Amino acid sequence: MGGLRTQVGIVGAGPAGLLLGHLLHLNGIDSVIVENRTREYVIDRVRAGVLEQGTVDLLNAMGVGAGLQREGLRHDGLYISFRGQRHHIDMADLTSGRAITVYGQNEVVKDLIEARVVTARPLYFEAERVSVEALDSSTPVIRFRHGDADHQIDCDFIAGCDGFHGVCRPSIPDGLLTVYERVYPFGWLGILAEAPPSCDELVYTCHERGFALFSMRSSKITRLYFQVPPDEPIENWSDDAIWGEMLTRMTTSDGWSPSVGRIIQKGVTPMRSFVAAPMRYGRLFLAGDAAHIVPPTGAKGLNLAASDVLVLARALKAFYERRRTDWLDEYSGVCLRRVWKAQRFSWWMTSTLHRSPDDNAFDHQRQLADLDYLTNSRAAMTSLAEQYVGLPAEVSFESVGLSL
Ligand code: RFL
Ligand code: PHB
Repeated sequence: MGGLRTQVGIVGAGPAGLLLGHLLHLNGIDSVIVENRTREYVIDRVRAGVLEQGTVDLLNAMGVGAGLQREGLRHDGLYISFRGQRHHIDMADLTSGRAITVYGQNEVVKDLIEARVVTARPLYFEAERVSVEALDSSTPVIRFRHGDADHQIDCDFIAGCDGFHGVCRPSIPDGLLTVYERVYPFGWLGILAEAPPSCDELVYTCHERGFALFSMRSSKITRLYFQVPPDEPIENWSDDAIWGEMLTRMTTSDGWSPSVGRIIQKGVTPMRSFVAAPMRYGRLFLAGDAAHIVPPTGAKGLNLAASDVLVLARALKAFYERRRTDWLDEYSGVCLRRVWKAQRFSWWMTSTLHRSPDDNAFDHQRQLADLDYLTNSRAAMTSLAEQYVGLPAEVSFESVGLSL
């Protein structure tokens, strides 16, 4: 049995866990990160692509923004497409110069793992039978098996950064969490294709056959999605059928369409909105997808993981430096304010752009009127733009020892 001791035990090496580990490191606070997958799996997992301005600023301020600055694609605007026409929303103009950056989540994770390795602080991959215990005591414990050895980590605090299917949230005793949830009657079929992006900004399409999204990863790789039933088997879709549907939904009357190329990755993701509150039990703090899920239409999930850990790092720093506990007590409330605004925005983007199986002709006309209003009203476009580039973080960078 290996006995370890740390200040903050972190379960999960996704964006939330890795960002928290590095923020704590920059403030001289120890952590051990325990991840159940392999390093390759974590790095190769294709997920988010859109970073809010605040997430970009955070990565840069933490000194882990070199890859992002080299390869990230800054987008000052986006397109909303309906009735065969693309309408431009100039986000930078509407938000005094703020923008989003397209940079794959897997690249963010790769950069953060490299930064972790340089710090020489512990990060275990392929941990088996991970469990958390004694959460309401002053020494909560993480147990896991690694190689042939059982390990126990005695911690001051545990950060549950283990995603929606992790072990931390279910370890909170029954009846203490309130769960708010909506499951959507559709999912996204997503592909990566070897094709140069045919537009330099994202295009969100509302078509009578359903939602579609044009995005990208680099000057050579296009990322595309369209709405399908939530349990749609990917085997139902040949590559030709996927391209046929993408082109039907996305081609606009001016002749624009995505460039076609070899499909190098494909999959179907179900969509849900989910919040578990409070995001704390005793000395366990939940962050990121472990506490909340948004449908991907607003591109908010990874960004919320980043803003949660900023709030958590502030509270832990104040505890270790000044024995302050009020920010730990306020953690959940402060995070949930921002989380609920992102929930509202993600729900709105989703319901405005997707077709629901129980929608009738009235609902579709109302949806088109919504989009017509949105793309012709500076007030409505400003509202979309300020939420898409990201509402302000609830705490300052200075409170975690960083400056812009
Ligand atoms: P993660 O990334 O799920 O990481 C959790 C980590 O915990 C590990 N784990 C465990 N480790 C130890 N023991 C256990 N028992 C464990 N159980 C799980 C997992 O292996 C994993 O490594 O959660 P985190 O860090 O909170 O990060 C959240 C984001 O990953 C997520 O919100 C985004 O990917 C959502 N998302 C998007 N977010 C954006 O901000 N912008 C986007 O453009 C965007 N697009 C997307 C998305 C998610 C998508 N999918 C596939 C759900 C597009 C898609 C298609
Ligand atoms: C992506 O590029 O994967 C992406 C972009 C925007 C979204 C969701 C995903 O809303």
